[in-house]
Amino acid sequence: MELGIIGLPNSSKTTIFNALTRGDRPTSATSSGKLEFHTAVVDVPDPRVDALSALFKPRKTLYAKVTYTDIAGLDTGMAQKGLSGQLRHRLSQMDAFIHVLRAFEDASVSHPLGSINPQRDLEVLDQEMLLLDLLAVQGRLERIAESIKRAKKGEERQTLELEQALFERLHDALEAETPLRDLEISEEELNGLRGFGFLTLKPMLVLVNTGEERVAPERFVAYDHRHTVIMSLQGKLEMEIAQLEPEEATVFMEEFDIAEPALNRMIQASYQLVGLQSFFTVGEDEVRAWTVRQGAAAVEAAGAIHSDLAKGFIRAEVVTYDDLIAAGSMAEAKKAATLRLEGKDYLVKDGDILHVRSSL
Ligand SMILES: Nc1nc2c(ncn2[C@@H]2O[C@H](COP(=O)(O)OP(=O)(O)O)[C@@H](O)[C@H]2O)c(=O)[nH]1
Ligand SMILES: [Mg+2]
Repeated sequence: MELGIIGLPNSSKTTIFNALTRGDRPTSATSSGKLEFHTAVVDVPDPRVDALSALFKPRKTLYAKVTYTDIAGLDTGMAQKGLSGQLRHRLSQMDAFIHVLRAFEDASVSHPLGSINPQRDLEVLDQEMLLLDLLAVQGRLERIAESIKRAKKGEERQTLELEQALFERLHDALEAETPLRDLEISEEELNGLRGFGFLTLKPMLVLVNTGEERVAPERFVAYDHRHTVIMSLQGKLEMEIAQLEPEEATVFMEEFDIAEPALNRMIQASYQLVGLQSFFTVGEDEVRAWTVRQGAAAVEAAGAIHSDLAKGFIRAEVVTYDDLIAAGSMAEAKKAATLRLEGKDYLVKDGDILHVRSSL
């Protein structure tokens, strides 16, 4: 799963990326205008994993992971100029976007549009993406029309006409400046659209960097869309916390009255936004968070651990996180009868602890 960090030049994308990765890539406008992609795999912070690790004292503790890519080079007017194929291609590969908006005031940091206005900035890049999707939809509609002319009556033609109707719906939405993720699109239709990599179809986390002040994002942006989350954080502060040693960070956060870095919430929110959830495996050797889609069955979860576990799946022992913490061990959970035996089709819930019994 890969989330692309997008935003105007100098909106603080790299600052946020550094906070996510505890890195120190150079910030500031020196790189603006150039296409640049930097990718990093980041642990999903999870207090439940911390608690399970404290309980089992395993040799290894592993968190779920998300990939973030800092995408520099997206700017206004790119769609009109024909956004570079390379950039469009990279954007289309993302599972979701984090759209960084600058709300912080700082006279020493220039703004490509000359003033601080997060709502405008949000709309400006949205326009780019709407337009890129519109161009792709128009292209497809033209090709469908050509094919229909040549197609014989019957099934082939019918299939094309169905696709045409769907693409006309997409076209109307985009012309009305509605992102495609707002539309009701069936699972089957979605499968057909996957290959197009439509940008406005992807879930979006709008991240407002409020700078020196802690302010709710609604102060800066009104943005009501489906598959969309809006959050704010203090970019530079988050980067500084991330770059401290853990003990120093704790002291620092107490001083500034910060219970948890906003970044942790942002990572968790982005994980859920793309439809993922975690289940856990526990033991003396390893406490580990695994990733599956929301709505995944037990056998799919088993397969996330190892394909043999899915092939030889017999049963899964399942206990909720709260019940395991209350019981103190899998054996005690069994005695308390909070541990259940579930079959292949059991729908895994976020926070389940699984032990898969397999014949292989
Ligand atoms: N005052 C202030 N400056 C910030 C903050 N976050 C980032 N900056 C500065 O804004 C400039 C642009 O940041 P950068 O992360 O490079 O933006 P990018 O072009 O979107 O990658 C840099 O000089 C940062 O130091 C913040 O929270 N407050
Ligand atoms: Mg940058």
